[in-house]
Formats: sequence, C-alpha cells, structure tokens
Amino acid sequence: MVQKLDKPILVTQPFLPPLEEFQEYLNNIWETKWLTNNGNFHQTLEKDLCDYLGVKYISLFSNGTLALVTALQALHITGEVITTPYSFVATTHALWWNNIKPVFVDIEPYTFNLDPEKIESAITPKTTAIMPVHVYGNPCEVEKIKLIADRYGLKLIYDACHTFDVRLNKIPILNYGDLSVMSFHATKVYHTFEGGAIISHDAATKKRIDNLKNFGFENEITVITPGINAKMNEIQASMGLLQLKYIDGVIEKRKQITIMYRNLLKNINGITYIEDVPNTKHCYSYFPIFVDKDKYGKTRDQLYEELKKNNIYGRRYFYPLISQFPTYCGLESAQRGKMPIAEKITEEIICLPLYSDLLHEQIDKIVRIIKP
Ligand code: T4K
Repeated sequence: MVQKLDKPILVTQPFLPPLEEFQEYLNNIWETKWLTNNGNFHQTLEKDLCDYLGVKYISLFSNGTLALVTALQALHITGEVITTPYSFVATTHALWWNNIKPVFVDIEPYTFNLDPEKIESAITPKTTAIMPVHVYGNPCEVEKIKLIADRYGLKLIYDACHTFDVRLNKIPILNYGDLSVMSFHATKVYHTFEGGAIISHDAATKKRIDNLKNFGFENEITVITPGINAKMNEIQASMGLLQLKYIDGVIEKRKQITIMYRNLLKNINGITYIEDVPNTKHCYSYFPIFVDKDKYGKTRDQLYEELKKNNIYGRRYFYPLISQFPTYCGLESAQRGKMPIAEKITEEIICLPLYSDLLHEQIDKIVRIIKP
C-alpha cells in the first residue's frame, strides 16, 4: 500500500477490462482480417451504444475532435458561431478548421456552462449556430438555449465530450440540439483508447455524417462530398464493446469517490466544488474544485504546486481560457473584461484526480494537503 501511495497520482487513469477478454476480440480480428471500415464490431457498437444511451442514431469516429469538425460540416455551418471560452481547446479549433469565426460568450456561475442570458446579445446577421459544451458533464440549460436557437433559426451543436449517459429528468442529454458530439478518449469515463461519436436524430443526417467521415463515398465509385477519413477501427470498437460491459460499475465507483471528496472537503474556507444538478443522472467525469485565494489564503497555483510536490497531479481544466490563446485572443469577443465569470473561474480551477481505481488512502492523502 505504501508503495502505491508513493506512486504519482494522476488526474485520471483509464479503466481497462481484463486483458484476456480483450484478447478474444483480437483473436477474432486476426481471424477475419477485418480491421476497419465499418466492420462487425463497429456495427455492433453503434447499435449497442444507441440502446445504452437512449439515442436514435450514432456515428462512431476516430476521435472527438474530428467528430466536432464533421458535425459542423454536416450542418453546413458557416459565418459566426456562439460558443464558450471555458472548454478544451478542441471545441473552438473545430470552428477554426471550418473557417468559422468563434464568438465567445461568458459562462454562468453554477455549472460553468454557456450562459443563456448572454447569448442573444452576441447574435449578429452572420450567426448560424450555437455550440455550447456540457462542461464536466453537467447539463447546459438546454431548454433555454433551444428557445433562443429556435427564435433566431440557429443550429445547435452540443459538445458533449464530457458526458456519458447523462440524463436530465430521465431524458438523455444527447437528445437535445441538432447534433451532439462525444469523445471516447483514454481520459474519458468511457473510452475506446481514442474515439468519438456524433449523435443525430434522423436517418438522412446520419447518412450524411457517415459519408463525410469516409471520404464522401456513397458507394464504391461515387463520391458525393469532400469528406475526410475519421473512421473508428475494429480495435477501438472492440474496446468500446468491452467498456460497455463494465461502464455501470465504473460510473458507480466514480460517484462514490465524488461523494467522498465532497464530504471530506466541505467547510474548508475558500474551497468550493459543484454539487449534483437536481433531477440529473450524472457520469462523474471530473471533480473540479475552485480556490478563492482571499478566503483560502493561497492561490490556486500555490495549491496546485503543493499537490505536485506531493506527487499529486491535478489539472487546471480549463486554464487558460480558449479565448486567451494566441489564435483567438485578438477576436473582439475575446477581449479581457468581457467574460468576467469565465475569467475568474479559470484562475480558481483545479480538477482533482478521479478514476475508478483511485484508493481511499489516495483520496485521504490528497485531502490532507488541501486542508489548511
Ligand atoms: N471537447 C471537449 C470538451 C474535450 O474535453 C475534448 C477532449 C475534446 C472536445 C476533444 O476530444 P478528443 O479529440 O480528445 O477525443 C486530455 C485529453 O487528451 C482530451 O481528450 C480531453 N478533452 C482533455 C480535457 O484532456 P490532456 O492534454 O490533458 O491529456 P494528457 O495526455 O495530459 O492526459 C491527462 C492525464 O491522463 C495524464 O496525466 C495521465 C492520464 N492518462 C492519459 C492518457 C492519454 C493515462 O493515464 N493514460 C493515457 O493513455 O488532454
């Protein structure tokens, strides 16, 4: 145990099923020599994920970033898109790769998702879509955002890369918006090594997405659109099938760890965390804490460094804001002072280690360092 406690505690570690079970899938792949391009495991995973997640259509991708890029292509999005600065940089990069101008709007102070109250004033004649993110897997204000999108005739694409089977009032969060995009990266609750997906709601849209991710091929000799190669391969898909077998247990363990953190960290002056959103089934993808330097007596970075000195590697997801990176900081919407909540939160955030194999002793060690 001492040995394990001395090992670095990383922000996350992927859940891996028993190797023998994966070997069986590999044997099958070796036998059939079918490695990619809509193979059997790929087809089964699409079906099984639809059933598990309660969605109508899913298109698997090689990663979440290409899925975001393709989602924007699929809906022919151009001009300006309203989005959040408080996310992983891939959210905005996907717009940039499509020659779309990101328009950043501030986040709200409870879930740190795009603030619906601030969206309307950012809409211009060039706005074609809104791209919010369910940050840390906490649902956006989906009903309010839908009303705005409908009122202005805007498309709505959710970056749902932090969610896996999150439900609001029992409704899968993935069923909101025109499209939702998922990531199955190794650092996510559910992973396929690397991977991603687009959730769509009608067969024609799924077909367009599937064409786009396969060079635009409609059939052997017909290319109907300038597509890309963003296909998920059979090794990824087989890991996805295995992960599905274990995912309920994985999410339950993450939930228990989250509850433990909340209990141990409550009543520390200057340290706050997010509670569950009412009527929501969560996936517990991250455990963010926020350090108020005046109340806590130390800055976020001081605490972050202290954790590091003790071999604990939390991460500042998301610092800096996307709008502060060189590519984007020149945009008018990115100017300092325009997004006070995001600008404050990005200075306070540390995501603590959270993964299903994290030990109680390791959590105790982390908390002992945070407690003054
Ligand atoms: N939209 C949002 C909102 C996202 O959060 C992301 C990805 C995307 C879009 C794009 O989806 P993908 O194209 O990635 O599918 C990580 C992930 O690479 C990235 O997927 C994720 N968001 C982001 C929030 O976190 P880094 O640069 O922090 O990863 P890295 O390599 O530093 O890993 C973090 C920790 O995880 C390490 O300390 C150790 C552990 N780890 C990592 C890997 C890769 C492992 O234990 N095993 C591993 O295989 O970005």
